[in-house]
Amino acid sequence: MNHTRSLYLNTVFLFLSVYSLTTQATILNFNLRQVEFGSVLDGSSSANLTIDNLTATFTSLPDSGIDSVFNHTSTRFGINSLGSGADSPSLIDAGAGWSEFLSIKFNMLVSLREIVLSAFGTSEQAFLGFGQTHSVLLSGMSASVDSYQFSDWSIPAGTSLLLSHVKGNGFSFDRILLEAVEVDEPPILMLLFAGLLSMSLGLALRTLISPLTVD
Ligand SMILES: [Ca+2]
Ligand SMILES: [Ca+2]
Repeated sequence: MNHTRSLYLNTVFLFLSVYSLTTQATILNFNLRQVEFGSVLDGSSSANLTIDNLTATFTSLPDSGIDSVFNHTSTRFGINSLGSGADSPSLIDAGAGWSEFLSIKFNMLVSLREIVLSAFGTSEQAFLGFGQTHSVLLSGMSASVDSYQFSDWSIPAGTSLLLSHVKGNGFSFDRILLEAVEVDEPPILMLLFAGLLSMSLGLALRTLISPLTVD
């Protein structure tokens, strides 16, 4: 009986270990001002950035039939609307005659934690949102670096998070911080757990049955 109880406790412990492994959350920082990330997107209209197992697909969406590409400099990350001499290539602006915008899709469920913009003055505005339920109009807070915190924005895998210029002379998209919740199923550990569980149940049944069958 003690052996059965020990096995049962070991099984529960293993299950809890597997559960903790499959629900670990990590804060990931896509710092677009850094060369590590910015240079990957620079000159491209769509590219992937990956940290650990989280892949974010950044897409600069064209408007009015004119292509746009991401632009990374030492101090800014923006969108360059190709062929427009009036556009500020290192900012997300409307110099070309329309508000530039981008989308980000993730390969797993993420929780948005923070968006950081710069060159975003007090008279400027930007749109951030996804789906039909989550949207906010961001207002510039300073001419330097503005941080916007989020606590309840869970973005499903494959859903487009949109960031768009709305008003003002443009801003730099410096970084986005996310919490990724991985839901893996480690095959070996799950099989081990299933095996121990069946052994535990088998021993428990044998312990219950044996006093009834042995005189
Ligand atoms: Ca621009
Ligand atoms: Ca500005």
